[in-house]
Amino acid sequence: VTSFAGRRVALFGLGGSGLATAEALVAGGADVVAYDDGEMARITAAARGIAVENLHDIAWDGVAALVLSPGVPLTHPEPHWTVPLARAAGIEIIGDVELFCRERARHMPEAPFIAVTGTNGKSTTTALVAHLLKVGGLNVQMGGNIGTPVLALKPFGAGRAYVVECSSFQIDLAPSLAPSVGILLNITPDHLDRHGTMANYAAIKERLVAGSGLAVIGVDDDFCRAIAGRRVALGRPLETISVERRLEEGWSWEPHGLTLRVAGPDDAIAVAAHIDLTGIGSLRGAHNAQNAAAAVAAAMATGIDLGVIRAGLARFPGLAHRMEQVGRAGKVLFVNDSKATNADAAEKALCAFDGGIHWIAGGKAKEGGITPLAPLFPRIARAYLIGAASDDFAATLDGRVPYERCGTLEVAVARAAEDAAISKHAEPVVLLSPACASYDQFRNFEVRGDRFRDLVLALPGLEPFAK
Ligand code: UMA
Ligand code: ADP
Repeated sequence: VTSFAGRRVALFGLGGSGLATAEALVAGGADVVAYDDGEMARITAAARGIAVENLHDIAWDGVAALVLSPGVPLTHPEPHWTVPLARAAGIEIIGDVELFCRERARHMPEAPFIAVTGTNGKSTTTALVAHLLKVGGLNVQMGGNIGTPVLALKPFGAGRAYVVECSSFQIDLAPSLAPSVGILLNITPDHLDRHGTMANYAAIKERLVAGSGLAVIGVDDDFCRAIAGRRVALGRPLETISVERRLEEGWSWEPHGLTLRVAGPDDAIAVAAHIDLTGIGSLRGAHNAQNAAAAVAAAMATGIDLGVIRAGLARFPGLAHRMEQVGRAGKVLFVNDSKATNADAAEKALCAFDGGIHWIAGGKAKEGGITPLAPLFPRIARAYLIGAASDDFAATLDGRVPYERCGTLEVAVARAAEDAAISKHAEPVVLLSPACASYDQFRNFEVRGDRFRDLVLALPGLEPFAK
C-alpha cells in the first residue's frame, strides 16, 4: 500500500486484518505505529517487526491517519478511546478496505472489483461470485469480511478480479468505496449495538451501492427498496432482485427458476436471461435464490458467458457451515447450518424444507429467542435442544412442537439421526441451525459446525457428499 509512503500512520487493532494492514503499509514505505488492547496481539505484532507503542503517548500532530480494525467501536455506544484522540488531531479515520480502494484507484481503477454486503447471505454470495468468475477464467482474489484481509490478497495486476465481502463496520471506514459492481442483498436488524439505529445502519450499507458502477439490490425489504428507489431517481445502472414477487424489470424468482426482465429500446419488457436452480442442493431455498441472482448479475456484468455461469452454478459446492450438505444416510439428509446464529438466519433454513425437519437448536440465545419462528413450527418434526438457551426455547416450543433437552451436540445428533431414520417423511432432514451463538459450548460457530460434521460422518451408513 503506497498511499502513505513516507508518512506516519497510527494503526489500532492487531488481529488478522490489523497485522496484514500494518505489514502492507510498512512495505509501501509508511512509518507505522500500532497498538491493541490485548497483550497477546501486541506481542505477536512486535515479533513480526511492527512498531508497537501505546497510542495514548504518541505525538498525534505528526500522524497522517488512524487506521482502525473493523471490530473497534467507532461510534455507538461509545467510541473507542483512540477515536477522540484522532478526531482532536483532525486526522482521518479509515480501515483496510479504504486503503485497498485507494490502491486500486492508483494502480488499476479498471480492475474488476465486486463488493458484497447485506445483513445475511454475504459470505455465500461472495463465494459464489468468486466461483463463477473463476469458472469464467479470471484470476480471482476473494477476501474481506469472509476471512482473508483485503490487504493480504495479491496486489492489483492484469487479469485479477477482486471479490470482497464488506461488513457495515468496514463500509463505515471506507469513504472512497467504489466497486465496479456493488451488491446489497437485504437489510434487517443487526449490529444495532454499534450503529445505534436502523436508519444509520441502512445508510452505511447504502454507501456500498451508492459508489458502485452497477448496483445489484435485493428489494424484498423496505430499506433496500428505498435505496433502489434513490438509485433509479439518479438514473444510475441498477439491477433489482425479488424472491417474493414478480418484478416488472430485474430478477424474479419464479417456480421454474430465476428470470431477468429488462426494458428494450421501445420500452417493451423482454426476458433477457433465465436460470434454472432445480437440483442445485447448495443453493436451496428462497434466500439462496436471492444470493444466486445477485452473483449471476455480478458475473454477467463482469463479462462471463451465461452458459459458463449456468455450468458454474451447478458445480457450486456451497460454504461450510451455511446450509452445508454433509451427507445422506438412507433417505435422511444431514445439513450443517451452524452459521445461523440468529432467528432470522434459522428461519431461512427452516423455510428451505417443507417438513420432516429434525431440528437441532440452542446455544447462547439472542434477544427475542425463537418466537419469530412460530409460523414455521409445523415443518418441525421434533426439536433437539442444546446449550444455555434450552429452557427459553423449550418454553416457546411447549405444546406446539415435540422437543427434548439433549444438553450436548453429541446427544442431539445421535437422537435426531435415530428419529429421522424411522420418519415417514419422503426426505427427512437433520438440520443444525441453532438460532444462537455458540460461545456457551464452543469456541465459535466453525468449531460447532466442524463437530456436527464429524459426528454425522461417523454415523453408520452415512454417505458423504463429495466436495
Ligand atoms: N481490539 C481492541 N480493542 C477493541 C476491539 C478490538 O484492541 O475495542 C483488538 C482485539 O484485541 C484484536 C483485534 O482488535 O486483536 C481484532 O480486530 P477485529 O475484531 O477487527 O478482527 P480481525 O481479526 O481484524 O478480523 C476482521 C473482521 N472482524 C470483525 O469485523 C469483528 C473479520 O470478520 C474479517 O474476516 C477479517 O477482519 C478480515 O477482513 C469477522 C466478523 O466477525 C468474521 N465480522 C462481523 C460479522 O460478520 O458479523 C462483522
Ligand atoms: P453472512 O456472511 O451475511 O453472515 P452467510 O452467507 O454466511 O451470510 O449466511 C448466514 C446464514 O444466513 C445462513 O445460515 C443462511 O441460513 C442465512 N442466509 C443466507 N443467505 C441469506 C439471504 N439472502 N437472506 C437471508 N438469510 C440468508
